[in-house]
Amino acid sequence: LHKIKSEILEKYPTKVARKRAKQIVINEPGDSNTIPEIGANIRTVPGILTQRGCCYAGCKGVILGPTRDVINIVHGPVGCSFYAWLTRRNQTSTPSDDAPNYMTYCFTTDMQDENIVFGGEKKLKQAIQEAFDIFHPETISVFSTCPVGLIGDDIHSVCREMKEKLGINIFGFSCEGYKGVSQSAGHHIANNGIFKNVVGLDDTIKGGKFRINLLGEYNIGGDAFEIERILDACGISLISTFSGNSTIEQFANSHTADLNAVMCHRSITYMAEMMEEKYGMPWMKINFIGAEATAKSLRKIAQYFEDEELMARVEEVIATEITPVKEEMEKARALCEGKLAMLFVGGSRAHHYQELFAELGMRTVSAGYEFGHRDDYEGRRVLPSIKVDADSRNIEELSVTKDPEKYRQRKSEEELAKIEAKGVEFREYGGLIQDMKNNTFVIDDISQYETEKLIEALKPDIFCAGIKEKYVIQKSGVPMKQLHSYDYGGPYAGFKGAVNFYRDISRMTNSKVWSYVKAPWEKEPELAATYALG
Ligand code: CFM
Ligand code: HCA
Repeated sequence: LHKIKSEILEKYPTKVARKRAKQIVINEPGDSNTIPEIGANIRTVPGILTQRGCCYAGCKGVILGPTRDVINIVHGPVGCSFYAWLTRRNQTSTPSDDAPNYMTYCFTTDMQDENIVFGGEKKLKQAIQEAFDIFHPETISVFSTCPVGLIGDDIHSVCREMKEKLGINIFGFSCEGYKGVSQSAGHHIANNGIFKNVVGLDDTIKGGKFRINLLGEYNIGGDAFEIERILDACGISLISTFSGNSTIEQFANSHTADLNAVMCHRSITYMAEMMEEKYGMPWMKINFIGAEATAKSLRKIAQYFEDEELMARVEEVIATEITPVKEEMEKARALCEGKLAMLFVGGSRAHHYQELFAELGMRTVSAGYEFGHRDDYEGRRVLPSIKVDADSRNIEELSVTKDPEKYRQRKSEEELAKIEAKGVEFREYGGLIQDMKNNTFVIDDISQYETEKLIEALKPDIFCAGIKEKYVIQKSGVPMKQLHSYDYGGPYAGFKGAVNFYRDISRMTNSKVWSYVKAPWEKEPELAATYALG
């Protein structure tokens, strides 16, 4: 691996090579307590073909995109809005046909040159008015794209003015694409905005005895539907999901739940921490990707509530669900055992999906995030030692205090410690590196060039990444699974999702088609001949 790393770095100018060297880490055999430090959440060198997207994508597309009862108006050129229009495969399901769902529409101010020169605030006001007149929504939100920040339109004062005028909730996000170094900045801005403008508005107590929020689950390919089915079977009430299959109405009520269960640590832990501070709700990391991981997460949630009946019900559900899953797992395992996977995705799935590959007996030889921070790789224990640079300092950090009326300590520190003694951790995430085997690569913000070199050197049986990577990888003769959109597949979460994944991966890694990627005449050129002199 060291040789491969030097060969990759050789091609870069010295300064770039030095920077990339810190972002390409090798897991060495050694003490299991030594987790190597990785360079992460730093700027991509211009000119390098990165997988990353922008701050606006993280705010509008990722966090607010899956919420169906809000009209999300993109203030900017039409392309920004069009790009974020359902490309992420976040699904939704209304409880009735007349319940609002604006996700199928694409709202934008469609800024033109003259708006850039003379300002776009007037056009934004008109757009809000028009959306209100046509749809009569209860909430409208506005997203700034790059040019808005450059020309200085004040979207927040427009939102305040229109909120006053129309009498509905209207708020904006300063999530200009260039902010921060990736989508990650947009997550933080979105968390802050929802927390400030929505959470805590509705105190009605809903649901049964065991009430949780699911944080960082976005219902890609229907994942949330499967998780909802399982939670329901266990008798656990889902008060709000941030933000798969969600509504603003649920966010407003989310502070009344008793536990925040966090799936995607990268995108939503800000919300969990702020809710704990203000409302006294503890949070724990869970993972519904992988059958075993799903069972483990359900048990963790049940242990939090310390209720015998709930624990028994959870065990019953696991027992009924896991048998057919195991059968499918064994079938697929016989076809997949020993094969190699590479996973380069976002800020959490490159970790979570290693569970499913392990269930198939497949080894993850390289993995990495597009925009994870050091804690997503090395675990939250490194948080105090992370240096905050200027790019992160640009993103507002809300100062949150106990709500004088709505704060309700769900469990005292002693009660939490008692549960922790049984192996359930709170406010904890161990990161991707500790779960990977020795002699594997962990690479942050991998480039196109590095992807090609890695495939050449390690010859994986499957490569997981996004749409920009897909066809280059397939052209090299390696099957490729999009772990963002699942291509056209899914769900992959929970028990039924695991079965879908086993079937898709065993089919893909056992197909002969990839051996035909090289045309016959490239392998054995029939026209090749030697010319005899004379
Ligand atoms: Fe979290 Fe996500 Fe991901 Fe993410 Fe994303 Fe996504 Fe992703 Mo694409 S919130 S970090 S910003 S799990 S959109 S649903 S698939 S990169 S690994
Ligand atoms: C985003 C969304 C994305 C892109 C996926 C991809 C998604 O980051 O803007 O590159 O294929 O999951 O849709 O991550």
